[in-house]
Amino acid sequence: MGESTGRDSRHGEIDDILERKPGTREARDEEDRYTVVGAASRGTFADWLTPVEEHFVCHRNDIPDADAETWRVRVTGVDDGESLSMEALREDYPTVAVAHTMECAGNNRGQHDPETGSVQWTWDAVGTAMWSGTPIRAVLEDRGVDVNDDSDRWLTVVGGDVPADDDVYVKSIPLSKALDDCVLAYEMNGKPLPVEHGYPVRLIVPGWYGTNSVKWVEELRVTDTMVTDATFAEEDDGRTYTYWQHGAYRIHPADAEPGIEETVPTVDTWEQLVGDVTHPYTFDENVMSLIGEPDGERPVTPDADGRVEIRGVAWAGDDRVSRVEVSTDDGETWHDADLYGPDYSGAWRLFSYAWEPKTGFDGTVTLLSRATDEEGRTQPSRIAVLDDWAEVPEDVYPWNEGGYAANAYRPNGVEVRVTPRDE
Ligand SMILES: Nc1nc2c(c(=O)[nH]1)N[C@H]1C(S)=C(S)[C@@H](COP(=O)(O)O)O[C@H]1N2
Ligand SMILES: [Mo]
Repeated sequence: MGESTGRDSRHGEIDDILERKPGTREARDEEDRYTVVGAASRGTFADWLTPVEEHFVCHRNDIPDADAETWRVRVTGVDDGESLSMEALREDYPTVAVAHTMECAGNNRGQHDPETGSVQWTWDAVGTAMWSGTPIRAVLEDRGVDVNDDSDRWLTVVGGDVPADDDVYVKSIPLSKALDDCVLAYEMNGKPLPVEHGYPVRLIVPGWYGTNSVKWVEELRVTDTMVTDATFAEEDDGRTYTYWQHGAYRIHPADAEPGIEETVPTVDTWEQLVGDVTHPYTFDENVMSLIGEPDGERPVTPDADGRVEIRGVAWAGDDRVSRVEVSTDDGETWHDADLYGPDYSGAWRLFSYAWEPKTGFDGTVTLLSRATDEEGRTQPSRIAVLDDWAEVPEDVYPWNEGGYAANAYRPNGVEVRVTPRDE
């Protein structure tokens, strides 16, 4: 682990990242606590693969001063064995690539009214990359874990970033998910993993909110429950290990204090929200879509056939997207878009719709997109403060204190100026 030098080094970090990633821009962090950069433009959402240079970055602590030569990943809670060097991870196990749409659980937070604290993301904290590395399954099988284990155990993963306070970055995911498709990634889009994305090795949890994909992984621990105070009691180092799992990244109304749970009945975030989980955890991503083109930055003119192609991306965590609709009249009428391009579970799909503005139309319109997942759940239209969470009304996303997991479509509309063709 490296030295924690606090806020100044964080701003230095942000400047470095912005220089290396020309396709990103700094995001506004109310409390000045995070290192955050977002996608610079909507154009990111017109293509399937997000270049490393455009992929957002988000973390709370300083990047550790890591060296792949000496980095070790401990595997605990299973058969004893040596910690893994990067060389062992690369050479002794299979290598796989997974597609993952990384979305910060705080994406769209800036759309909450009243404003919540923390990073005021608009739609900019999401991107899709190919991540290659070692399947968790191969490592755990090697350590004697029954890979067909269908018990309710968990994998608790420890980040090696230096806490700015006492809270070590630790996240728990169900062992079943870890064995199914999670990887310890050391490459992003075929390139060595950049430091800000977790060099030398990070967890990738396909289709789940970014918070679960722990960067700079130091330890994998097989546990009977999600991390609790007891899990790391033997460390006795004055640090706490439960904040990032249970204190942050929970969906709840103002002033609620979510407690430490050992497990949840479902890891589907939306199911928790409309079911009887009091303070849902942000695990798999809610259904979402974004238009990438037109991007609203410049006027559009219909082509020779009188058409304007509308393109974007839609995702639904580890569920499938079943439908995307586009409206060119501010939600009065909706048209089915075509889904096309790469189709991986855990990553977004591209969509397109050929819009024909009225001949000679000269004016401004708002373009909207809304997606539906395979469970028939459609994005709500807006975020609202609810008096009673017992019944989350249809078409409304509940305002929540942390501003998490919002997926309303109206705030993401694109205003586009249309100018007629010169005939
Ligand atoms: N160790 C560690 N891992 C972390 C974080 C962190 O603060 N520390 N931030 C998480 C959050 S909130 C997000 S959204 C993703 C972002 O991954 P990226 O920066 O590669 O896009 O990393 C996650 N992994
Ligand atoms: Mo995040």
